[in-house]
Amino acid sequence: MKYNTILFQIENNISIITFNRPKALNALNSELLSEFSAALDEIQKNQEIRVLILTGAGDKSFVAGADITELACCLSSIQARHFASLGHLVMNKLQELPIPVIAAVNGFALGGGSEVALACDFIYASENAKFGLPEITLGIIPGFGGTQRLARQIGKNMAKEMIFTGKMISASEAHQIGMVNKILPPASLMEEVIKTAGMIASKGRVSLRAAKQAVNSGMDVDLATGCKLEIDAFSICMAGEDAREGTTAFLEKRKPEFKGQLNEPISKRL
Ligand code: DAK
Repeated sequence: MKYNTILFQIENNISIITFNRPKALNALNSELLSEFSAALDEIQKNQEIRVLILTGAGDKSFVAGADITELACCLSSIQARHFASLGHLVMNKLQELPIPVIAAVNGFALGGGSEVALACDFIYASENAKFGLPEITLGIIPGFGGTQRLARQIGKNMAKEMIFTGKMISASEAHQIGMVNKILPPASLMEEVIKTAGMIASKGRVSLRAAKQAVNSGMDVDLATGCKLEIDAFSICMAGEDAREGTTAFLEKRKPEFKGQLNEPISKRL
């Protein structure tokens, strides 16, 4: 499929989606959200893709939030509901994608931009990155899950301070509060993200999917229930070919060659 507002590449089992509206600092308009949603559907169906990386075009911005020109001019309450529903649908699709997703935040990640990054599995940021949920300064609140995911990620009180003040924080502050895993010079951000993505892509597809599902689902339940989810996920892994290959390869002192075959009836339980 051809896209206008994103770049969509696949190389060595790694897909890179680049938000590509640099003149508007890659702000999320309806077209971009729809195209992003369609690209996630393509990825979901493509068994060759093991890891997804998200980044922004240019050297200034990851995503500077929802497109304020659309918010300011044209949204009735019904359209706002549609826009918010589309946003939530896309963020949930992203969070539940059965492969790991890394946000390579290369500049401003504001409002919807921070919300996209928070729906990824983890974030690497360039030294010039800035995070924030400035919606309050526009008289609205975060609309793509920010109030929920930020509080879960950095804690309720830190999240409230960011949301109530709308202030931006630097990459190093975001690192200190656990929003960002690693900070890198701008020139080496993508190289490092691709290196980590490559390491992940060499692992078994089934076990990656099970691990992601166990961590994500476990965050929303009590520890005992979470441990039961882990038992389920573990048993599904053990029933797959990759577990046999991984353990046999260790005993035979060779590198495993994971096929990542998903046994459909079993994979539906993940
Ligand atoms: N939308 C549209 N255009 C944007 C934009 C945005 N979010 N951010 C920047 N731009 C445009 C600017 O208007 C400017 O366009 P021209 O004037 O050149 O035509 C161009 O990008 C370059 O920006 P600046 O000239 O402002 O660049 P600076 O370096 O001076 O400043 C900045 C960079 C990122 C600090 C500044 O542009 C800025 O403050 N941008 C707005 C950031 C922001 O407030 N983002 C949050 C948006 S609110 C909802 C669902 C979700 C949401 C809301 C509701 N439902 C419930 C319906 C989410 C809301 C948000 O994300």
